[in-house]
Amino acid sequence: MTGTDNTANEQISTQMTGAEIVLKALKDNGVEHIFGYPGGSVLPIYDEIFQQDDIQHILVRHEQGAGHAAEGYARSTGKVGVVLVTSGPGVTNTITPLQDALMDSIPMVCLSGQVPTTLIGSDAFQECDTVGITRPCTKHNWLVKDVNDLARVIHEAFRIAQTGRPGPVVVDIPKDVQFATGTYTPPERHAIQRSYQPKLQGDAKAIEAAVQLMASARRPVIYSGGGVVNSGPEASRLLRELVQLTDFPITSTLMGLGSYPASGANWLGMLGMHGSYEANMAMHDCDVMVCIGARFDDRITGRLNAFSPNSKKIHIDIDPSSINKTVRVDIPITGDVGHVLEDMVRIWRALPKKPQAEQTADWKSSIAKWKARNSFSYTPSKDVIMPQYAIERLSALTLGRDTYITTEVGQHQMWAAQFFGFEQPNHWLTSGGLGTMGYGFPAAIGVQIAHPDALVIDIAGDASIQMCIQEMSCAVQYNAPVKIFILNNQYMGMVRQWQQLLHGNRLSNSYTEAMPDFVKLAEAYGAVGMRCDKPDQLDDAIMEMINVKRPVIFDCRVANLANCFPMIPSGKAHNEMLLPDEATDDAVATAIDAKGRQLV
Ligand SMILES: Cc1cc2nc3c(=O)[nH]c(=O)nc-3n(C[C@H](O)[C@H](O)[C@H](O)COP(=O)(O)OP(=O)(O)OC[C@H]3O[C@@H](n4cnc5c(N)ncnc54)[C@H](O)[C@@H]3O)c2cc1C
Ligand SMILES: Cc1ncc(C[n+]2csc(CCOP(=O)(O)OP(=O)(O)O)c2C)c(N)n1
Repeated sequence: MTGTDNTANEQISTQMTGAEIVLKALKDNGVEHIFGYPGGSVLPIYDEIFQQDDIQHILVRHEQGAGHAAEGYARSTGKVGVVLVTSGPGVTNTITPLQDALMDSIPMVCLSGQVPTTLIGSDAFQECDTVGITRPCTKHNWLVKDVNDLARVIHEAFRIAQTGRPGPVVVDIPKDVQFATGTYTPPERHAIQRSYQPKLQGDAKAIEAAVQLMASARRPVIYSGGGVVNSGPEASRLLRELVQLTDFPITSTLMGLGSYPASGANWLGMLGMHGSYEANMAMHDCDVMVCIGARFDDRITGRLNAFSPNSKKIHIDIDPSSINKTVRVDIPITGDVGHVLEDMVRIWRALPKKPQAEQTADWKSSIAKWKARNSFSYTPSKDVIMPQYAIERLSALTLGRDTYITTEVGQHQMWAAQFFGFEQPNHWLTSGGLGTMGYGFPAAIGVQIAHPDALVIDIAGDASIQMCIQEMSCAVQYNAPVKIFILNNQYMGMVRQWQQLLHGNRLSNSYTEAMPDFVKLAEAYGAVGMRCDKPDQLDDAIMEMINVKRPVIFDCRVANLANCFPMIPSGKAHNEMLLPDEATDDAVATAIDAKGRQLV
């Protein structure tokens, strides 16, 4: 910095290079960690990072890892995740996490280096049209051509990333702007843009009408989602209060798990394609549906024209464009979940005549019957570890600890959602919207950096984990004792399941040949490798993994051909779901690969 903190020198002290402005703006926005990877066009910023101690830079091994680590950091803290990458390939490697964050409403600021302004458009070395490429996968993006705009843009970037529906933003900074000298202004000096004012408070009349409708319901259900987690811990508290007051049954999407506790009396389990029978039947047959911070994703609705045909629908969402997007609702409420729930709880408490228990008695007995189907059941085995059993044991043995679970994508992800049982928000992190294999491990590193004393476990598949395994080097460097718990079935299990059930059991390219030895792989990185394939040895092995204070890869060998049920095949309705006891395993016996080999 060219000046000091001396107020008499304020004018001088606000003159800085672009690179200094970046660091100062990050500090003033409360940033403590950034995830990044250097390169030519960001070296001035890296030089500033070298000369300060307030912000810790975490060096990943691939820019995709930086993005997912920032997502994990953000989701587990409620803060903005920050990424720093170089131009060209540095930027293109972040596209997957940017789109992932956009779809899952994760606040992220990505700073990228760009070639000098004089070279933009000349096919310069490592040039790419960052603003053009990232426009569809960000909430907003900027190319900063004047150093005097830099502070304002970075402050705006933080505000836009974390307000309204959270999401990723990109600030592209040419190298000459990083070297140039300009004026720094702190965040509070910047007027809030009038064109961007997310609405937090819901419309009072609509909330009143919603409560009246809820009070008249005979078959109510609450369908909650990721928006409750986005809104913050107070929203989860209010959700629990609303459930307690109304005694309504509640389900949640994959993204909302933990906002209502899995041990709660009114919990129906997750809904949707791999959701519980009782949750999906309740959604199908309800007369009043209260959608709280969820977006009627196609994995939830199944066939749209058969979705919950006889219900009146209330939808609370901060993003007006989410409302009436796929499903028309009767009472739309644009606002923040926390604010709207506060009003709802107050109005419900003040109802002159509360509904009597008899009003919903028949509904409760229908739900009890659906629950009795035990739709997550599986056949236990003494000889082979069933994947569902492995998750149940992991859950039981981590109970009472401050545990964060991330996942990759596939069957293991769904079994984790079905069997782990989440009690708190922000402790379950998964790639829902984009379904990104490779998300879970770097996300877990991001979580561990934010919560050094927590137990952080990435529940992984043997295929997914190979997508970002290079980040083991990062975990080892920063002593992040993340545990990778691989449900190793030697298949891309979810792909195999679809091929088996929907493509005539032709297992095209879903068998993972030439699998690495995961124990040796861990050791090669300087981490700990473990393996278990016996159900009666699993508990001891899991405890050993938990107690190791270093990164671990746990190769848990599970039944190769287990399938994940229930399942609503795509294009089917909620009440057409496939249950475990109805699914045929005949196809398994004849599983063959493309070369005609019998697979087991
Ligand atoms: C292999 C696989 C299988 C899957 N199967 C299932 C399944 O069986 N069941 C399932 O549920 N999902 C499943 N998913 C996930 C699914 O694809 C979607 O990601 C998920 O259903 C979306 O969750 P959501 O509706 O809660 O929305 P999110 O994507 O979490 O969106 C949150 C919504 O809340 C709003 N919002 C954000 N902040 C606030 C706030 N402060 N106040 C108010 N509103 C806010 C947003 O505008 C948005 O509309 C699966 C994914 C994969 C990869
Ligand atoms: C980057 C990416 N590529 C492809 C897919 C499609 N896909 C979804 S699940 C899956 C298989 C995952 O296999 P594995 O990680 O072994 O998990 P399992 O289903 O066996 O638990 C694939 C290929 C994806 N989701 N993400």
